[in-house]
Amino acid sequence: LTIQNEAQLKEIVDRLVYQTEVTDMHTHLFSPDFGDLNLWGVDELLIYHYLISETFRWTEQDYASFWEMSKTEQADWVWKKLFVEHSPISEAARGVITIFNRLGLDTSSRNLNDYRAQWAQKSAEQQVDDVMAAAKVKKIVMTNDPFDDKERAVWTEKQGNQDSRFYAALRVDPIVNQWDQSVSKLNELGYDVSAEWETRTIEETRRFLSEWIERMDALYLAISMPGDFSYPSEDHRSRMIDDVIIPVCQDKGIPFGLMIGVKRQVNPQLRLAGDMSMRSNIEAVQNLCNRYPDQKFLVTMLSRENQHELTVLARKFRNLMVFGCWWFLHIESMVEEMTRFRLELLGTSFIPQHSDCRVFEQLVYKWEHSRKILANVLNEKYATLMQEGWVLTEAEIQRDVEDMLDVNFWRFLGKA
Ligand code: RAT
Ligand code: ZN
Repeated sequence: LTIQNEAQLKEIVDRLVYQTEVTDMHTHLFSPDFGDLNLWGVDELLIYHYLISETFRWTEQDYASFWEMSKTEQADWVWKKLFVEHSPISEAARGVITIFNRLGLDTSSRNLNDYRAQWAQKSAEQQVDDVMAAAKVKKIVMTNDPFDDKERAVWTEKQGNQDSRFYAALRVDPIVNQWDQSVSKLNELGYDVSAEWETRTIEETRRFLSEWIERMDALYLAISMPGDFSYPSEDHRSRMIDDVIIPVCQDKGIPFGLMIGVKRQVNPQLRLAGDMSMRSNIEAVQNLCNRYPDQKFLVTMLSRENQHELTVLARKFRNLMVFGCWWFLHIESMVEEMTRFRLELLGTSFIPQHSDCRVFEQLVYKWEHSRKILANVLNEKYATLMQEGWVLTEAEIQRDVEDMLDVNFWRFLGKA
């Protein structure tokens, strides 16, 4: 079926971009197997850390008294400040309204207790099914941390993840970024490591990663790096990457995912909400891709200033997969800008978005808002081709959209 005109083009592109089922390759969601680590519901939505930092801008209340409140009280407070006393215009606040609307709640009522009552009729399992259907997300990659006692218990004392829609990614931040604290933790877990970087420590840290990759069936190793990450360097990070991370990734045939450009805890009073973005040196990524041409790297960066050069770098290294519009970039204007120049520099050979959701229902808004932008930009790009006489079929557009929302990730992993 060839596409005849721009009206038809728009109908097809919109339909395909909105309907194609997504693989969400980085989230903080958990399958129902993980019990209360699986966050969902209206109160969790309101106390999302993105909204907590926005709420504090409207009050002089001291931080400690907020953290002492119950979840319900915290949610009441966020609701009052961001939705009643002011309009929910920011991306994170608007997202809550999109969720309410898509899940069939009356957004005009503004009655938080009514919303709570509607949620109370759901079970976690039911909500996971309903939200995945509403958001058209078919596969979800979690963020998994063996150092988290609660989570580890699910992997070791229960059956771990049994839900085939969910996949694991093994997070390695502690052993790379906080080695001193990690040594005792690894010892507790039965690995014979010491603060010194010597053969036994290297072998045992490799064993730790290998065993946990197997136990979780992890798709990739993942880390967030500070903005001042440099590689190679005379530091623990470079040693850990060269001696442990890369050898283990190579052995298991999995990518190393790097999220670069965080400045942790610029305001510790805000806890999880207290992190900032920071400009980074792209040469670290260049050097990694160059030194390890057979190793695949999934990379996203946090500062706007790094985005263009990261995309250019992906033109130079096929072992580099650019993904997502991360955290503070997951806002309309940035997603639009980034999606546009990534398409212009890379065609469809990248992963335009991941959700980074922490609360299950967020899948609804994070994906819908991004799909809208992707559809608009794609419409424009295809239209310019048609204007030059290029003939497009629906099947070709479907292929392109599936690549970006699903297949590119699995192909990069060698699993498509
Ligand atoms: O987006 C977020 O929720 C951040 O708090 C981080 O978790 C970040 O995405 C990360 O994975 O480090
Ligand atoms: Zn994240």
